[in-house]
Amino acid sequence: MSEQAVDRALLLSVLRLASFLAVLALISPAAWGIYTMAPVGSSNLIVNPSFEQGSMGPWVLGANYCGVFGDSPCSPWHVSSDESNGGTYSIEDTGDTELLQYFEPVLGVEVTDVSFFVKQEPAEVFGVELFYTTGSTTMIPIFPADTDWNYYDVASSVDPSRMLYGIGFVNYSDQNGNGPMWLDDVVVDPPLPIATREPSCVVLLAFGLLSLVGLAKWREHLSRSHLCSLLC
Ligand SMILES: [Ca+2]
Repeated sequence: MSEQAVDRALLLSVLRLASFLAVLALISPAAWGIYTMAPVGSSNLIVNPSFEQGSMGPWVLGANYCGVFGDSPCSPWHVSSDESNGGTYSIEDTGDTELLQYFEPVLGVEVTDVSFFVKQEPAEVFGVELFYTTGSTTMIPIFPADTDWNYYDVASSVDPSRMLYGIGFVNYSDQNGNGPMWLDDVVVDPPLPIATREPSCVVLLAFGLLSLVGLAKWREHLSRSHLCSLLC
């Protein structure tokens, strides 16, 4: 095959590929405005959820019942590298001290994920608190099956009609011989699926249109140039 024939075959292959991509972009359902469901606002409302900053903030200590129920000595919630579900750090407590974080209020019905990992040793019982702007609180006792890291999701306990704005954890140390509890990877997530056009579809459509325009211009140019012999 002559060099000219090879050049022509290569050029035609490039044109066919570009044409195929352009047509594909234009016939794509997404490119024609068929909307897809994409999560919006799906970021975790909890700041420093995994304690990998090596510090507590913006988590704060709440009520301290150390010694009230006979559970002492106590070591209130503090970031620790003794145990972790993920990364290097978790947060640890011995005693009955609340660990709290408040966030932008969100309507309960929109909350789909209130999850976390807990390790308690010995495994007995700990409490999760959900705070609403009405001033009411939902207290959820949880009984771990064992002393491993365990995953929990209490989203089903969220009052759908109230504005959730805080979460708390309490290690009932008086119930487990004043043993420690570790907490890690806390998520409060209200993803609201709404109809939206994916950015990639817009890019695809723009690519298709620009490709067609570019191809038309290119072929027009080539027909008048010295490469005409390759295409005509
Ligand atoms: Ca961690």
